[in-house]
Amino acid sequence: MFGWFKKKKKDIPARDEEKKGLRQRLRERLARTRDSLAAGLDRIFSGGRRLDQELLDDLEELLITADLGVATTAEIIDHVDRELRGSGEVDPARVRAIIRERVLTYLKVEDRAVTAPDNGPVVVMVLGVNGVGKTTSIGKLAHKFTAAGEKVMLVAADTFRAAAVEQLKIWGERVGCEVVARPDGTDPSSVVYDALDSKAARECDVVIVDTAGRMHTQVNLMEELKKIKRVMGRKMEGAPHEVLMVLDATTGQNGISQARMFNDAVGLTGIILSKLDGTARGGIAVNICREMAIPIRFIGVGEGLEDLREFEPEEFVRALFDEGDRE
Ligand SMILES: Nc1nc2c(ncn2[C@@H]2O[C@H](COP(=O)(O)OP(=O)(O)OP(=O)(O)O)[C@@H](O)[C@H]2O)c(=O)[nH]1
Ligand SMILES: [Mg+2]
Repeated sequence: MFGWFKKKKKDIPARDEEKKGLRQRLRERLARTRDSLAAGLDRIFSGGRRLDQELLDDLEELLITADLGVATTAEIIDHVDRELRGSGEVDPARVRAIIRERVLTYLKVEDRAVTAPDNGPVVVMVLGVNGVGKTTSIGKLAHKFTAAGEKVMLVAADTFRAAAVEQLKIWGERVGCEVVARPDGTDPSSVVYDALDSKAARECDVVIVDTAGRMHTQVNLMEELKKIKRVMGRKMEGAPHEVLMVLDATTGQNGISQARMFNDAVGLTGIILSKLDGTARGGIAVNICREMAIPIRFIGVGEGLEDLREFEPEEFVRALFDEGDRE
């Protein structure tokens, strides 16, 4: 989880049973991507193979299909080729291990140091294009924090889409935290200003700000986000402490250009990769880490309150490549 959050909380070690259950659930939720990757490898090697161009092409196609992206795939294939050169019949377990190891290296992006303020809340700004799962992820995130005993406030700075405010309020009720909202059409920065100005905000541990995914034009959206960010900084020193972009795992490679756009405009500290449960193309996680060097902080694996997981590269790779009952 967030470094600042970890530092504050005493670690409550999950029981082994519990951990096993969570791991199993992650495996189930990532089943489609695992099928595409690990089972795909099994299919390729079902008849025994030698290292030749045809084999490399098959592997390339497999990785592209899982959405690892052209450049990342090329690098991995190159690596496989170099490692296996000179060997006769190829050992599938070896290929799997090489790919797995490369993927893990890419996923381990250096964390961006985010320091919590000495007093006052940690301010988290959440953004992303429309429909990617911002509001849902915020609800789940709020649940995670409140369950750990943190006091959370949600701020509805999406005043553009009708019903957006209502949706956030419903999450607030489910989770049991305050939601600051103004009528539709209010300037989002003024909602944020008022929220951060309040005594209630200063008494919170975490303030999470929901933003709009759609504006009249994309340029407007970026300008609005920049403005919200400026206002936060003026109101509270160092805010926003976290800028998290939500990326829909089913969007494919277009997600990379979204991440670039938002990163250029406001600077991202992390990514929430949503909807991994519904896709065979979870390889986007690998490509986004390699291309952007921005850490994935959380993954969304369903629509329920508990369906937001901290992203842990080792666990993710294990869920994608390993047999179920191992370790
Ligand atoms: N299966 C699945 N569905 C998800 C996940 N995260 C969000 N969703 C669904 O995606 C849809 C859109 O989610 P929202 O949270 O409203 O997305 P948003 O980015 O806030 O949308 P706008 O405010 O319109 O820009 C909803 O139906 C969510 O239930 C996930 O991890 N898995
Ligand atoms: Mg929303």
